Amino acid sequence: MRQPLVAGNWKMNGSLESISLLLQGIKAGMGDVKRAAVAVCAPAIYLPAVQQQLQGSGIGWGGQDVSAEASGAYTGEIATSMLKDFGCQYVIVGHSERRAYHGETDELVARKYAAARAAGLIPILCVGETLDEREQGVTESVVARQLDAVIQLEGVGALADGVVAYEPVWAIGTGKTATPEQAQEVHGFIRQRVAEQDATVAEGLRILYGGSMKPDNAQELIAKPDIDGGLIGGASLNAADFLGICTAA
Ligand code: 3PY
Repeated sequence: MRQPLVAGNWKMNGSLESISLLLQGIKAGMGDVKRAAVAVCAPAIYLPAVQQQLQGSGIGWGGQDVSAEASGAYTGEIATSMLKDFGCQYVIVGHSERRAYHGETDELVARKYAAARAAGLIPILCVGETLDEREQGVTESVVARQLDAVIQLEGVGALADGVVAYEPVWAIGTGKTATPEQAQEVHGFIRQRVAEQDATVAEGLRILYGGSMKPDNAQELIAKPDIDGGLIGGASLNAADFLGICTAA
């Protein structure tokens, strides 16, 4: 039985004051969350504040990106060891915004996944197709290519230490959500593709849905057999909405 995970992706939002209020609100409502593991992925500069407020709360935290390199002359980058220094358990790699705005390739994302894993972080690998790709009917080949980059670098066993998030790009920040059936179709495809190489890894792999997940659609999405939680954008910035999803999971 896979424990659902609900992870907030705050993106580049918040202030010291607003995240403090947000975390107070989330902590206050955690008693109602019966099943899901809960985490927030914060802007790197706020991780010390997040650590201070979440330590011992049962809520995990993590970064939104990380360097594939261990250290050195990489101005502006953050290493896996630095995330570990601030108690992170998770890190998102390959979010579509990083792929689109920062030119991250499948190969680079796979190296980031490997670096996170080597450091003992749980990488949350984002995969998903654009609207154009969906309309061309190449959703599965795009998602397979993104997934295979990780498998080719380290073998399918690498997925035993991570989480996959299926985030259709056309559903990110647009208010459009994949229907539960559309999402399940791709989640099922991902699990099947992994199962072709290792049935045990596939069975244990948590596959989150991301893309405008909200309290009113979370239950229906998470009820699908291959949807194991969510990576939550906008709704993770509001304690009541985020908790609504966590309790639905
Ligand atoms: C969204 O839901 O908008 C996301 O991008 C979550 O990562």
